[in-house]
Amino acid sequence: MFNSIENFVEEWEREAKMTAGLLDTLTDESLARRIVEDRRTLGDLAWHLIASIQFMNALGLSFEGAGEGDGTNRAAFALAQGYRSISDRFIDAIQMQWSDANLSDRVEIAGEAWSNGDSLRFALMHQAHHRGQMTVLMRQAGLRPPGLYGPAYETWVEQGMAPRA
Ligand code: NI
Repeated sequence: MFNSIENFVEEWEREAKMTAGLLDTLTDESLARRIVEDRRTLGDLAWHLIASIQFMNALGLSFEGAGEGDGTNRAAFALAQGYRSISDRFIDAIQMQWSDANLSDRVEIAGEAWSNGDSLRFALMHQAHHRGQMTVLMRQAGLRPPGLYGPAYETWVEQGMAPRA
């Protein structure tokens, strides 16, 4: 769990940059891509990342949400823009409305009392989890996702290195 807002914000900003970069790579045509029938599309997953930040209001933070709807009619650029903007509002709210002491406060989430510091850790891991799903769908849609925790396949090739199998 996080004990320091400063530490969380530093990590969130690093991760949010990766997420925004990933969303920048989406095209409008790619948003309908799904792995199997009835599962979430790339567009659904992009919207889910935005809505998940909005859910942090449940921890007692107050910031403007991402608007109505489920994001299915949004263009790729609007998803990337919507993500950046709600991420900034979320971080502003944490910095202005919470002190480190609030990270030990407990809020009931799905029937369990979670400390806010744990919820913030979960938010980061949850975001990375869905980013991973998105990179697979993006590959299937013919897109080149940016390198996240390491170079993308093409980057290895472009740099004259043997890509890892
Ligand atoms: Ni999720």
